[in-house]
This record gives sequence, C-alpha cells and structure tokens, in this order.
Amino acid sequence: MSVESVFPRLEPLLPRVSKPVQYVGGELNATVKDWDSAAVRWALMYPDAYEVGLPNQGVMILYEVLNEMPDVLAERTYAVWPDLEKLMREHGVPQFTVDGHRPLGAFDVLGVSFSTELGYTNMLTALDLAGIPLHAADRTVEHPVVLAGGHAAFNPEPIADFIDAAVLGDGEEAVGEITDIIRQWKAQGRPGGRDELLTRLAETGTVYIPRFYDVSYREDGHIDAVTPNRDRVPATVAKRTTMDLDAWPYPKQPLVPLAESVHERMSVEIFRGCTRGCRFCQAGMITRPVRERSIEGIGAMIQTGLEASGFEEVGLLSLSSADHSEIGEITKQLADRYEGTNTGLSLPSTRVDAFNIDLANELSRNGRRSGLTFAPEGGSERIRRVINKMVSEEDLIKTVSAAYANGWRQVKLYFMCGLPTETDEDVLQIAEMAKNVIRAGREASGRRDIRCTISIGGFVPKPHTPFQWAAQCDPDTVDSRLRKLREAVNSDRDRSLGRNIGMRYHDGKPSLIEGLLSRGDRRVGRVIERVWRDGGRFDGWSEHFSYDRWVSAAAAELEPLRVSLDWYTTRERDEAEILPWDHLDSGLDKEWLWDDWQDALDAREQDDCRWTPCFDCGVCPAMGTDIEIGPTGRKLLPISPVGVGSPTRNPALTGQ
Ligand code: B12
Ligand code: SF4
Repeated sequence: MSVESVFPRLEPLLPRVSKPVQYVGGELNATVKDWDSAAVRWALMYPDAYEVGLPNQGVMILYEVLNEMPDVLAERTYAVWPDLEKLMREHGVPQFTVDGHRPLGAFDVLGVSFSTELGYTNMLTALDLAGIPLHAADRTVEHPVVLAGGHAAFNPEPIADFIDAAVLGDGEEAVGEITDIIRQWKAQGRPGGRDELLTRLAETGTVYIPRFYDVSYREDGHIDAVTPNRDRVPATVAKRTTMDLDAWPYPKQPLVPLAESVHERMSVEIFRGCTRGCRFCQAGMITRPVRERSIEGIGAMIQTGLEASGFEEVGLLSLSSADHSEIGEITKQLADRYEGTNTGLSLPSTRVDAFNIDLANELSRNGRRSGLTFAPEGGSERIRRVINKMVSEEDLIKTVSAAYANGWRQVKLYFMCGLPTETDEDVLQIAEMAKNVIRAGREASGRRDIRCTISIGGFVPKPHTPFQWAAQCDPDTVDSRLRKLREAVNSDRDRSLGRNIGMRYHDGKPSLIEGLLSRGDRRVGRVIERVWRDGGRFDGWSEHFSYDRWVSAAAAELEPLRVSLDWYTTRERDEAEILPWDHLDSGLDKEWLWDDWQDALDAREQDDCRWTPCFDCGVCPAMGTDIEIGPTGRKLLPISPVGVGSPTRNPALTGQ
C-alpha cells in the first residue's frame, strides 16, 4: 500500500520556522526509492538536529548499505526543532523522513542511532509526533520495530521501556540480517505477531530485546538478577564486529548537506577500534579490536567519494588516526596524488606520541596550516598514568616546538576534569602545561603571537570501561577546580602568557545528567519520560538543557524507589555489584576490566596490544576475531586525476 508524502501539509509551515531547508531533503546522494516495491522499509534517525545528524558517519553508512539492497528502502529523519514541533502538533503533521517525507509510523523499522545518551528525549518527541506509542509494551503489529544502535546502545537499559530492540556494535552486517528476518516474517503473513518477530530477532544472539529480560532489585536498590523470561532467548547478548573494512567501503556516495552542518567535508574511516587503552574512553573499549582499512581501500574510497560529492576536504577519521600502521605512506601518497588540486586532507586530533612533523607537513602540503590539536586529557603525569594516557609533557613540548618551528601558530589541547583520584593540583598543572607550550612556541618560532587553547570537558564514567565502577565527581568540585584553573591561567607574572591562552569549558552539571543516563538502569526510564513530558528536548544543547528539570524529575521518580541521582552517579560500585549492562557482552572480560580499574587506582599503565603481546582483555577470543593491522607495504593504486574519467574499478568499491 502506498504511503502519502506529508510534504503538502508540511510545506506551508516551513516559512514559519528557523532553517526550513533542513526539512526538505533532496541532498546530493540522497535516495528515494519506490515504496511499493520495497519488502522491508527502514527509517533511520539521528536524534539530534540535522546539522549534527546529517554528517554522522554511522547513519550515512547504514543508509547506503540498506538502500543498495534491491527490495529494501531506507530514509532518514532527524529531530525537529521545538518551533516546528509546535506547529506539527497544531496541524497534525506526523514525524516524517526528509527523503520521501513519509510518516515514521508507516515503516517496518525505526532505527535510532545513539552516539550520545543526550538524544534520548529527542527520540520520545519523534515517537510521539509519529503516533507510535512511547512504551514498547503498547505497540502492535502495525507499529515499526524501534531499534537502538550506536555506542550508547551498549547500555540501553535507561531506554528499555521505549525501544523494542538494540544492537551492540557495528551495523553493516547486522542491518542485513535483521532485514532478512523481517522480510521472511512478513512474507509468511506475520505469524505470531510482533512477539514472534522480536523472538526471532532475539534468537540471533546479537539483537537485544529488553522486554524479554526481567530485572529484579534488592532492598538496597542494587540489581539482584537479570533473567530471560522465555525460552529461545539467550542469557547474554553479544556485540557485532565487522572484521573486513575493505569489504564495506561506505559511504561510497557521501551525503552533501543542504543546510549548514558541523562538518562539511568527506570522511573516510581509516580504521575502526583502538587498543591504546585510555581508561575513560568507551569508544576505544567497545570497538576493539583494531581493524585497519587498506591503503588501496582508502585511496579508492576517497577517489569515488570526491567524485560523487564534490567535497574539497577529506578527513581521515578514526579514534586515533595517526596510529594507522601506514599513516605516513597514506598521507604522503594522497598528498602527491592531490597536489595542485583543491583537495585538502585532515586528521582529527592526533596523539602526541603518534604525531610527527613529516605527517603534519604532508597533510598541510595542499592546504592551510591551521591549528594542531592534541589531547593529553590530564594535566599531571600522575593523572595521565591513572587514565592510561601516557603522553609526557616533554614529548608534547618537543612536538609543539617542532610544529611552531614549521609555521604552525595555534595549538589546541583537550583535557578532562573530574577524573578518578583527581586533585586540584592535577587540574592546576593544565595551566602550567599551556604556558610551557607558549614559551616553547615563542622560542621555536621567535614570535610572540603564539596561541594555545585549552578545552576542558567534564569526565563521565561509562559502561564497559575500567571506570564503570568509579564515583563520578560532583559538579561543585568540578566547577571549583575549573575556577581555580582559570585563576592559575591568568595569574602569571608574565601576563602575556595568560592572554595567549584561550580556555573553553562547560560547567559540571550536564555531565552529571549524562552520567545518570550512561550508567542508569531501567528505573531511569521514568526520569527520562518525566523530563520529556515537562518539555525536555535537545539535552545536548546548553541553551535547551535544564539541569533543574532533570534534578526535580530524578527526585520525584527515583526517591520512591529508594535510589537517587547521586546513587547512580557519585557512588563508587564494588566488584560484586551486578551492573545494569552485565548481560550485554562487549567482549571485554569483566575481570580484566576490574584489574585495569585497580591498576588505574595505583596509577599503573597498560600497553597497547597492537605493538606488544596480547594482554587478554578478552575481546578477540570472545568475538572470534583478531587485530587486523599492517603494514602491508602496498601502494595507492594509480588513478585518473579527480574529475577526469571514471573512478578505478576497485572490487572493494563495486562489491564485485
Ligand atoms: C570518533 C568520533 C569523532 C572523530 C571521528 C568521527 C567519525 N569517525 O565519524 C572526530 C574527531 C572527527 C569527530 C568529530 C566530530 N564529532 Co565526534 N565523535 C566520535 C565518537 C567518539 C565515535 C564516532 C565513530 O566512531 N564513528 C564511526 C561510525 C562508523 O560509527 P558509529 O556512528 O558508531 O556507527 C556504527 C555503529 O555504532 C552502528 N550503528 C550506529 N547507529 C546505529 C543504529 C542502528 C539501528 C544500528 C542497528 C546500528 C547502528 O553501525 C555503524 C556502522 O558500523 C562519537 C561518540 C560515540 N560514542 O559514538 C563522537 C560524537 C558523534 N561526535 C560528536 C561531535 C559533536 C563531533 C563534532 C561536531 C565535534 C566538532 N565540534 O567538530 C565533529 C563532527 C564530525 C562529523 N563528521 O560529524 C558528538 C555528537 C553530539 C550529538 N549531539 O550528537 C559525539 C556523540 C560525541 C559527544 N558525546 O559529544 N568525532
Ligand atoms: S584480546 Fe588481546 S589482542 Fe585482542 S584486543 Fe584484547 S588485548 Fe588486544
């Protein structure tokens, strides 16, 4: 049955809202497929504004993977701003996709990509606007399967009431398998209704159906047990890992945003995973092991993507791009290939220990010498040992001196505040480090106009990391340390040092709420719903976020259950405690995580298993995988110049 576009009803509202172009779709490389010929229909949501959601790599990949399947269609939807939400409610316009402007309720699956927990309230808005019951238990066979993915889905318990299913880990292969199950169930006439479909998904062992697990609690508020409540459902659910990135060279046709967006460049993920072992980094822990894309695969993706999109900048992305075993060759050969064209290359923030000036020179050969970004994360050597970010100040100074001597003028340094065992002194040393960077820069360049920006984020302990047991630092302590840091930055006898340091930070309150949503259990769902009913939207945006709204909702919903916001955040957990995500298997061995937590408390470091023997974190055996790295010694394939002729026919890109 065809589904009508809501655009005729939406269009008259658009002149009355901000940035209407974000709702019209039709971007270069967007796809609108015939509704009737599709057997399975996916709506993919990034639950934030278009400008953040459109460039999201995960959604872009899945959108293309799904649309390449002949009998499958996938369309995108983003969170609508409150001005449009109000008008949609007044005029009865449902949440729609930007591609076909089809109502969300008509799709088979609504896949929501959660990179951050702060998107939870936006999912509720979308469900409500779409007329999909907020609670999974109230949905019928007529409603889409609401499926969560992305890194936050590694603990989907706070949204367990609102989602039907969650996938942990990589989506490329998972979406195909889910599609197959839905296709077959629909073709069979939907036997057993929604329940049977969800059971078939659960049987795969890699799709988590929260409703099929009962959680019981003890008197003291701790979880007593999490048990499957039916046969055919596994006791634990495993994450998905896409091993061969060259077999999945997506996006092949990057979407080009119509409205301004956070990044307007083409991104190529050069490897996935990270084994550096920074203890605060959930992304690094849950995406193990490291899997590199080959140099030819990278070159071919860039060639095809640039031709398809017209972008003039390519970002070589990953969690720590300078760690690719062939990064030197990749950047040199790409710089050679694109020399004299408008195509610039960039790496996101690099590790000081992986950075070298040749690499930076290659990257800027064809473009601007803009700022360099490093993330020491901790101000003192001691705290850097606690978090396992072994970057010495000496290395940093050496690196920035070389950069300044080579013409760079601006360095940005990222830090965190509120780390486990942290003292005021650890944070104050950030000021010293920044000043030393400027001194070194002045000396190396002979100039005074050297700038250093320090950007400080509040630390949030995350599930599936060694810090999952840690007490989160309370916002008052974080704020007071940041105040003292500001004073220290400005207090030098040589005031010009302080003047050349820019300081960017947020207060500690939003981090506490992120902490509640990150390590919460199912009881936190009530808080989310209450906040949303009370007007909570776009919690990742400081102008929309209300700390007071969260605090009062938490008090109202949690106190009757004898738990609290503090209980979920600033409380340290002990080894025996059942954590809400223990039945969700990221592959990491819980005992290894605990030992690593103890090592952190003793400020003991752990090596990177890429270069040293395996230290048994558990991922490779649990997932039947292995680290996949070079060097391969291979070269970029020769190609025709950009814009002339057709892209090389690389089997990795054509899928043949
Ligand atoms: C690494 C990283 C970066 C790197 C590389 C980005 C990249 N590779 O895309 C760099 C440093 C470049 C970067 C830049 C930025 N980032 Co960033 N980044 C991240 C981080 C830590 C991981 C993203 C990642 O690995 N992507 C790789 C893709 C392939 O993986 P994926 O999105 O997880 O998707 C896979 C699976 O998870 C799964 N999946 C995902 N969704 C779904 C859904 C379903 C239904 C299923 C089944 C599966 C599934 O399938 C996908 C394919 O396997 C996330 C936080 C996080 N934990 O996700 C923040 C994050 C996405 N970044 C963020 C931001 C703000 C930015 C910047 C705007 C920062 C800035 N001011 O410049 C830019 C924007 C860049 C851009 N192109 O969008 C925010 C977004 C905030 C928001 N409101 O949504 C996040 C959430 C961090 C945060 N907590 O604030 N980022
Ligand atoms: S199992 Fe060993 S090789 Fe694999 S990621 Fe963990 S430590 Fe590294």
